[in-house]
Amino acid sequence: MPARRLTERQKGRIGLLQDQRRQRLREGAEPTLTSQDDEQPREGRVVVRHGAHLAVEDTDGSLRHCLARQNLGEPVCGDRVVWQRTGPENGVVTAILPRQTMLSRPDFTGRDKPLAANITQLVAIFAPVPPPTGYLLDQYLAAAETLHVKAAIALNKADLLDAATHAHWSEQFGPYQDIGYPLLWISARDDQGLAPLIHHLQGETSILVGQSGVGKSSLVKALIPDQEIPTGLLSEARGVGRHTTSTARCYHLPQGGLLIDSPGVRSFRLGAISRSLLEQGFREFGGYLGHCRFSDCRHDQEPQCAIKQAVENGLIRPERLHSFHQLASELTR
Ligand SMILES: Nc1nc2c(ncn2[C@@H]2O[C@H](COP(=O)(O)OP(=O)(O)OP(=O)(O)O)[C@@H](O)[C@H]2O)c(=O)[nH]1
Ligand SMILES: [Mg+2]
Ligand SMILES: [Zn+2]
Repeated sequence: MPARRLTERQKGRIGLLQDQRRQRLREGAEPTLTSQDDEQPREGRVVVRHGAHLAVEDTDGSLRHCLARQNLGEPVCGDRVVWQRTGPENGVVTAILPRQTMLSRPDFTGRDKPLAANITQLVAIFAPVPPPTGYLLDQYLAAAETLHVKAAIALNKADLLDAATHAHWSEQFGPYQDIGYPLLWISARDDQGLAPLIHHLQGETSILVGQSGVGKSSLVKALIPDQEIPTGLLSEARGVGRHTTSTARCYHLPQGGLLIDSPGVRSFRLGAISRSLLEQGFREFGGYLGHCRFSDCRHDQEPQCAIKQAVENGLIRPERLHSFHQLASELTR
């Protein structure tokens, strides 16, 4: 769909219209409980989206095929929305309810594209195959920190780990546990191997993120065995012999909580964030920020840099400062 440019006035008018619809939902909330009028505006949650087509979950758990009204903005998986019936199984989404959080990632043109709304936790998945690349983990953690959501690291396919890789990974990922990120050794192939993950997913709205092929969808299948996908609208794009996920999709966990499967990435790039926001994305820098001699210190060649001092004192790992410099050099603004 070609993006339409809207003038500020048009945007204002659309915002006002959506406000009115949200207001009507609030006012209409009581009558809907007693009346059978199916055309009343109702609240729902976007489970999956393909272009303008949305699968919306009603409050009773049933799924509807909805179209999004034009100029609504971009409803995504996890969004709470106002919708109305237009047929026995169809509806139209008329407003997006305010979001608690929005995880985005830049598309190939560099523009931020929303990926999932209202998450409370990001779970970064890694596996021995395909092996981890570059600064992916630090980018995911920085994204979680700047969104103020929890983050956990899950090392999947533990069944494939040989002793040497195990030792190498303990060294590589262990220090993240020291700065407060849960580190979970798991396997989608082994029921016992999922216990630590189940524990951390309870009561959260979590998104599984990571490279293509690390096992995100396999984990979803193992965690939620009974997951019928009821309508043709939800069909996934399938490569030859591969079931690569093409769009984010939301599931209910039997233990309580929501789980969002997301399409794999080759590399995740942080969107348009500022340098000072990136600094806050490295949680162990926290106590030292603002203590450098220069207020605009880049923690590089400057004298009396509190961050570099902390690295020298063994309080911040040099790898993380290196990663910070790398990501800072890639910032778009
Ligand atoms: N040995 C082993 N193989 C696994 C495990 N989890 C997933 N796999 C295999 O890894 C391959 C990729 O799994 P997917 O679940 O499709 O990976 P994905 O992360 O969803 O990939 P995208 O949708 O492309 O992002 C499949 O062949 C799985 O059977 C595991 O714990 N152990
Ligand atoms: Mg997948
Ligand atoms: Zn500094």
